[in-house]
Amino acid sequence: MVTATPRILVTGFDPFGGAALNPSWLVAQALHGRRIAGHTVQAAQLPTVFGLSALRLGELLQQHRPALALCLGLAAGRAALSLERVAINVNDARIPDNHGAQPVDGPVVNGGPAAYFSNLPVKAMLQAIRNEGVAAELSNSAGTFVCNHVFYALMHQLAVQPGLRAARGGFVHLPCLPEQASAAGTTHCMALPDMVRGLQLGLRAALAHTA
Ligand code: PCA
Repeated sequence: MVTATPRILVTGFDPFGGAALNPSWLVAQALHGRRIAGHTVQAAQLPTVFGLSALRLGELLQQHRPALALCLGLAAGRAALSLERVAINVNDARIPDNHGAQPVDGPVVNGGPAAYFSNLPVKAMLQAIRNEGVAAELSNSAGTFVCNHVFYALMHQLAVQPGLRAARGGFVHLPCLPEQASAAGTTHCMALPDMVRGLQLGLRAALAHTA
């Protein structure tokens, strides 16, 4: 009999807003199958679409029952790995999502709490990443587009689904890759191997600490 190791679910998004690629999916793919502190990384892609992304995430949580779920997304203009502290119950899109929807001032979950904090040890993760020379920062806003939507949906599902209460969850925004920065109107970027290394360090720290 094969005994499954506990899993880490790492999600990335498909490209959006006219970009050709999304580093969040490239990082998730690079981490797929890695063993980190006795856990195995399972990568999955989410669509940059309000509603559908949260539904897909819900299916993945039920399917894999991860000990830890970390969702990744691109935030063009940021210069460092941004460990998000809080998700808010707001859908307010500056641009259409990949299905053309552009909700304004709606809730992620009707009647849900105003916000959820990540229950990952973000300060310990920050320190572990910085100690190895990868740029990282703590962020107090994941925005109000699909990334915040997925982050809120993640924390809501971990809070309300009895089978998922032991799981921990969080979100990290990534800078542009060097090759996409100028088209995105920024000079801030990070190379893919540094992103992957930083995330691996962060995940290891998360598994070594309780929040
Ligand atoms: N970034 C967007 C959604 C998908 C992604 O990678 C955001 O920051 O909301």
